[in-house]
Amino acid sequence: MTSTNTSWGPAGADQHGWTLERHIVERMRTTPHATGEFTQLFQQIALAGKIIASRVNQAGLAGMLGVTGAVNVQGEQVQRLDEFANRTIIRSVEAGGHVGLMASEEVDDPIPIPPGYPVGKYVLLFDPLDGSSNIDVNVSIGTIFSIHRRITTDNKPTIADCLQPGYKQVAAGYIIYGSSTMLVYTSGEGVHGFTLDPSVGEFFLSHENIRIPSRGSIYSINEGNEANWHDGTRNWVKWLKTPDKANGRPYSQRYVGSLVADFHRTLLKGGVFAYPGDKKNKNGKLRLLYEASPCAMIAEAAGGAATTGHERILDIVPTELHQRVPLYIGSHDDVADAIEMVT
Ligand code: FDP
Repeated sequence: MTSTNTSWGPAGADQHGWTLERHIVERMRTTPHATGEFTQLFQQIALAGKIIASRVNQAGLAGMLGVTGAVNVQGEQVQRLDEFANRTIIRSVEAGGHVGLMASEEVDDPIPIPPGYPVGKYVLLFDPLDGSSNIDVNVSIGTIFSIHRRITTDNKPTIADCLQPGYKQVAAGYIIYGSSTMLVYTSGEGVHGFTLDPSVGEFFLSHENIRIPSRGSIYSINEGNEANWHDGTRNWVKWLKTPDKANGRPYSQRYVGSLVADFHRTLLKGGVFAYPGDKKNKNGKLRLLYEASPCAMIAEAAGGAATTGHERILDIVPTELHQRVPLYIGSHDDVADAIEMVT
């Protein structure tokens, strides 16, 4: 089926009421050599998203706020909802036969498929609940996922399956738990957004073929870190704030502090999000495999760009599971300006 939509916005009349499953099936049907194998894996991820969304919505009532007392591999306090989301995703996909190995931002080592279950050909990397520091204050948070094809061919996946560069991802996406719950994904051709109708319990196509504007008017960075910035970062941000009407400056500043929320806004409205390396943290804060790489795949598929300032995010060959990278991501022209000014 071909779409009459050429840009993001409400789904065309012909796709009204299309569920996530229907959308994936139709795309598989019209894509040469597609096997349709993603459909079930995506259903399992979407199911996890629905369960997490429902718990996020009731967090204050369901005794899900606050910390567990544990500290994760990143040295951060584990929130109750972090742990719940992590368990929910693992349980939703581990027995499905599509995934052979998982890795989570919350878990030190790769997560194997339990003995006795089929070892699938995909690797699922995920950040179960991104933006955890916003959980207790009712601000948007999200789940980010990245899917690779396994490179090991036997029934014994290894960490090498997880350490693949981002350009090899076969799909990436996120679920944002905001004023509504949305699932946004790409499998390389186009970026598509689905909104959860909680009364039906289904994700319906709401944003087909999202295209990020080539230039925006918003920058997003934690300016509280300015004391540690390198001169390039400081000069770039100063430049963004310097009035120049003919060139659309000054830019506005927006910073939620949940990557999923900041990235979702950047994807829809354009502009640039940055978490740079600085004098204190050479590689910034964000994780390559669970945050930068999946968002970079989405940004590029929507016509945008993602870089460390020196290197395309999708070209980085990971050396560690929980590796961090500086990130500049968003509108193509805004990211190009950042590269020019920060390097
Ligand atoms: P959080 O620590 O709340 O989980 O990488 C995690 C992350 O949030 C991102 O979602 C967010 O963009 C960033 O950290 C915020 O970090 P700062 O608080 O240092 O700005």
